[in-house]
Amino acid sequence: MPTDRYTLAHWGSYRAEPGPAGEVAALRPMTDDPAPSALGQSMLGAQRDSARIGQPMVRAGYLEGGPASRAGRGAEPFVPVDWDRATRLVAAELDRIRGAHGNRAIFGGSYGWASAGRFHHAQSQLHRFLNVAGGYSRSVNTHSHAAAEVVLPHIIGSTDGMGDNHTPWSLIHDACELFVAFGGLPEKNTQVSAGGVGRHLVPEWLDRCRDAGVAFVNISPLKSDIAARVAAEWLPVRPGSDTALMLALAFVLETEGRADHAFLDRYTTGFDRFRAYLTGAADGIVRDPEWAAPLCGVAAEDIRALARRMAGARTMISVAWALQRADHGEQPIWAAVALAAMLGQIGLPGGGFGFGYGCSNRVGNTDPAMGWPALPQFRNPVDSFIPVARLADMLLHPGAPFNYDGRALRYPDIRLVWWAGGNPFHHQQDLNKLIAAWRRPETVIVQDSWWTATARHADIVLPCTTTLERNDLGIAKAEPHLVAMHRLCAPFGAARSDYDILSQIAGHLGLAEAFTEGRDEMGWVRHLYDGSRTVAAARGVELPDFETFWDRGLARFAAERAPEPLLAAFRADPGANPLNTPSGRIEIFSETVAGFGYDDCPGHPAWFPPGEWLGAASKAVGALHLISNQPVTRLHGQMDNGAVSLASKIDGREPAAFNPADAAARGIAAGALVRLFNDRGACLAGAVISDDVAPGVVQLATGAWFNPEEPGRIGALDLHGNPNVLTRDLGTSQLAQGPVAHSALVLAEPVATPQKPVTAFDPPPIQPI
Ligand SMILES: Nc1nc2c(c(=O)[nH]1)N[C@H]1C(S)=C(S)[C@@H](COP(=O)(O)OP(=O)(O)OC[C@H]3O[C@@H](n4cnc5c(=O)[nH]c(N)nc54)[C@H](O)[C@@H]3O)O[C@H]1N2
Ligand SMILES: Nc1nc2c(c(=O)[nH]1)N[C@H]1C(S)=C(S)[C@@H](COP(=O)(O)OP(=O)(O)OC[C@H]3O[C@@H](n4cnc5c(=O)[nH]c(N)nc54)[C@H](O)[C@@H]3O)O[C@H]1N2
Ligand SMILES: [Mo]
Repeated sequence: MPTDRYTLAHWGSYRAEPGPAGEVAALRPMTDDPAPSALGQSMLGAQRDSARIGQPMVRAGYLEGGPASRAGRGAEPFVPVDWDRATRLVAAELDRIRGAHGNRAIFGGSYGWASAGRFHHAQSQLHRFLNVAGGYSRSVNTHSHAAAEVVLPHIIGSTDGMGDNHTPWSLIHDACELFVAFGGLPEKNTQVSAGGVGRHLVPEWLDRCRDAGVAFVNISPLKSDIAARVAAEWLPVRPGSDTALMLALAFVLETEGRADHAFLDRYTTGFDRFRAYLTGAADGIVRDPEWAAPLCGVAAEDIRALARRMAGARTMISVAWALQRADHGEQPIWAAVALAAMLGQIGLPGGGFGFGYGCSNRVGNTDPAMGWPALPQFRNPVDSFIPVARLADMLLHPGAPFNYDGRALRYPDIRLVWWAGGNPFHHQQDLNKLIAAWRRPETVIVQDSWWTATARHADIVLPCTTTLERNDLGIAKAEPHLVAMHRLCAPFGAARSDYDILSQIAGHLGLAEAFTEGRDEMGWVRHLYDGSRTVAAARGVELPDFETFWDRGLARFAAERAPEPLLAAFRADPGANPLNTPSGRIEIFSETVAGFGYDDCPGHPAWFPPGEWLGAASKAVGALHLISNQPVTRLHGQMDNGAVSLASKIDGREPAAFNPADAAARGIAAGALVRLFNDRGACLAGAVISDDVAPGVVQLATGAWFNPEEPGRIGALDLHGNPNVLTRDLGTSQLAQGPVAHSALVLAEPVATPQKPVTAFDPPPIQPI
């Protein structure tokens, strides 16, 4: 028996202290983690709570009436069934749908964060299974940074500086003088990295940068988006207006002779077109600071001063992913690259641009980029996809045309929706629209460990084990260790791993051998580890054999990439190292994008007022801009049922933060319950009052489990505080069709207590068979 046993989560690596009767007594952060996240301490309580699902469940109406009963989705009680019955039901329905409508009618995109662990990665499991069964309609891009993912390759030929290959913190520490942070550098977000964290390094880097004299400017509606100890200057920008501010900064650089034209000439294309837009030569509108000030709420002289400071220092232009989860979210990305190009510091240590600092622990680390093996998913023979956030539109409008990145596409006609490892009733904007859309498919299958809102809106619920209940291989990207993720406790009730669930279904379809390749859980863990050993060996890193690794619990290695500025090779020799753009250069004007002819995404960075924002003349009296940012206390909806998140609630509701003046004007007292509402929906929340919130803004983190007071009824009050009853479900533009969570206005009013209690963590009504 190994002495120490470990596990890995998106928020940290932990050593497990065994408790009595095969339980875990405590999860201790690793001793080499300088700033462990509190989120780990939510795991044990959530593991055995009232929201866990212990048995397969079928919606009562579905069991009797099958797909014809779908209007009852989300409203009816569930009936417990055994695994044999549940998996046979699923296999028969899959077979029926693919026979009658083809595999294209199956939506298996299944977007979501799932859990850390290379083998039990829910989406990889489901995609592999569905590919073996003939394929599925899928989703592309992420909720995190869809707009950037699509536009950035048109500008710099890749997503470098957004997903990977950022200028590392060490070079910011060494060389940066001015760090201009649009959307701040919220340490709360650096608690996590997709796939796992070993050491939380960002807080330490911020301290070191401050001590080295880096000056930080926090351009954000929330002062708290940079830790107070960094003593950043705060420019409380009006939400959704950063592009106007960036254009005015660019205007000052150009018209005051501070733009680096040698850089622009050698490394970029299309600046003249952008220049004509800035100066008004193109359309008569001069984008100077006087033009931008009333749009963005930053005084013209402050814009001028910032532009001059930026031109006089080694400046990093940092843009949080949040800015592009908004109407025309492509634009702040493009404008930031143009601005950085005008400063001429792209490719230099500590200068240029970067998207995602403060959004994840990994961004700015020196990523070893080992190319670790993942569970093979085979090939999807079905060529049908949607941009991830267009889920409700797809379900509502089968066959309808839409544009995406230069392609004219149509939504598939979906009959079966299957989700494992994601929570669309958390992540999708405009949940009341989703409820309507979700009634369209004939069957909905959900695999999750807990009664999330998505599980409650399923026909067939297949309960899965958690990380702590199964064996896995943990490899956190950009971290120098592999974790032997031992099964630390017995599964809850009859819960099974996604792999076991899908293996059994594959068996009913005669596909067991193809799906499993004859391996069981430990066979796969060993197989993936052996593959990892080979990958490591090719990079000169020797990992121990499997038995030794599994017994020790950890394999540490040393392999950091040498710190290099983003696009350094391109800067050094643009002829030998061209970018993967049509011109080989940075495209400040893109003929490709212009050629798409989209009126909402032209060929260069441009200002478009958001569909909803505080600058709108038509806004309702008293409207506040909703910032539904990432939560401090959990990962999206994950661990909302854990101790850390529960402790933050007010009367069981999610806290909503107001500026003191806005609270006073509405008669909202600290700790009072409020109703947030607009014409899309309404929710309750508990009021927090803080000078850290800019006037006109209300902050309600995403992730409180959706808790409609009347399940299944469109427009029912959400008792808990899920901001997605208030957000808008539209594409950023025809280019990326990304989500626009951050472009929403709401009204707020105090409500009397008591209100109906939150029941999100109680199971739905269960009907004996
Ligand atoms: N308003 C607003 N909305 C947003 C955002 C925002 O900022 N504002 N952010 C957006 C962003 S960036 C993102 S990435 C999305 C996140 O949206 P999601 O990734 O969908 O959110 P999670 O809560 O992480 O959902 C993961 C689900 O997988 C389940 N799960 C975990 N492990 C396993 C497993 O092994 N097997 C199975 N079957 N299930 C498992 C968890 O219990 C959980 O229910 O939300 C988006 N939505
Ligand atoms: N603890 C925790 N950490 C997380 C997550 C989590 O759920 N919990 N989720 C992870 C995921 S999936 C992702 S994608 C990343 C997301 O990383 P981000 O997208 O950066 O996260 P957010 O917290 O939504 O936004 C950061 C800040 O941007 C500011 N902001 C919003 N709108 C505007 C605007 O129009 N202009 C300006 N200047 N600022 C604005 C908000 O004040 C907000 O606090 O975080 C990751 N980290
Ligand atoms: Mo995300």
